[in-house]
Amino acid sequence: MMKIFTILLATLALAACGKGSASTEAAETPSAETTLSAAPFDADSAYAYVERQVAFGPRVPGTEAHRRAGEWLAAELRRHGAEVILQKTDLTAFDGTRLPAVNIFGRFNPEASQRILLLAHWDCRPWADKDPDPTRRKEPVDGANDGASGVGVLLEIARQLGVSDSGKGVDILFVDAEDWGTDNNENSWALGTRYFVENPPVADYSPREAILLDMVGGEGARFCREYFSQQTAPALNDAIWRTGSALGYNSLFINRMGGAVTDDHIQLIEHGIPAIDIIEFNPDAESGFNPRWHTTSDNMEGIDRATLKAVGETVATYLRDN
Ligand code: AHN
Ligand code: ZN
Repeated sequence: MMKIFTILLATLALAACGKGSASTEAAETPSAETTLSAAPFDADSAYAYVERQVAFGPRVPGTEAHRRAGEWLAAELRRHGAEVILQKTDLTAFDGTRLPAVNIFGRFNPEASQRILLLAHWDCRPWADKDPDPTRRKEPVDGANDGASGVGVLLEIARQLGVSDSGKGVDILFVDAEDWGTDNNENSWALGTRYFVENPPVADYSPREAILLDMVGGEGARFCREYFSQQTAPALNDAIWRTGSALGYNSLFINRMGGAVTDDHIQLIEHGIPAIDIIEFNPDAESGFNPRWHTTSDNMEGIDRATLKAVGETVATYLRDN
């Protein structure tokens, strides 16, 4: 399986969306028309959840900020009514560093047999290796967008589940050690999710589907369909992009193919869980990712409530209706 991905990645990683690349046939709707009422989602609350995480300092595995933030995340999930399982383990990074990792698994209605898994990574990259200033490339990143945004949206969804429980089986997973990776080694990323699927904390864990949120708070963010998501869970991708559009967010949920991204969802897909990645991908940008990505400016200044709201409402509404 990994071989196939390697080959596909080599051919597709740079076949970014937009100009000249293969795109879905669906036309973009020209106007932002709302044809669906959104499930409750408070963007100010999601923003505050991003802010709270960043205030701990960079959540790099092995640091005090990481340890304290992890405890707080678990406590928040519990406060909103989830049954929380902490999966603690030492992982080994590509460079041999021992990473004390914690996957934080919050379960709503754990007795429900049909389940949906929502996940985001909560760790921060230890080095801002894409910083424009070469002297700052060994500093850790704040991870306001890369890490905290996905977690912030999911904490707000958890809060809403606590306010009004639908009885559905929903699992919220904050995975660790996603971002201690290196270019040219796709196995160096997503170590926490790899550990989770290889050591499931509950017996026979097989959610119907999974939605990964990664970099969902950037100002001016655009979301294109990610390649592996579309290959393995096209109906889920359809439903999310349709929901986003029906809520009036068709200028963010662009109905085109984006890039092929090495991310936490690949680990789920390889273990038979249909999974999609909602990840910023700007068809008009050089790398596709946000310009603050893996730089020291991935801080609160790059976070826009409007982006958190579009993604949060879309996922919350999908959850309500499915
Ligand atoms: C790579 O850089 C190969 N994939 C992006 C995965 C990632 C890093 N998501 C957030 N940070
Ligand atoms: Zn990253």
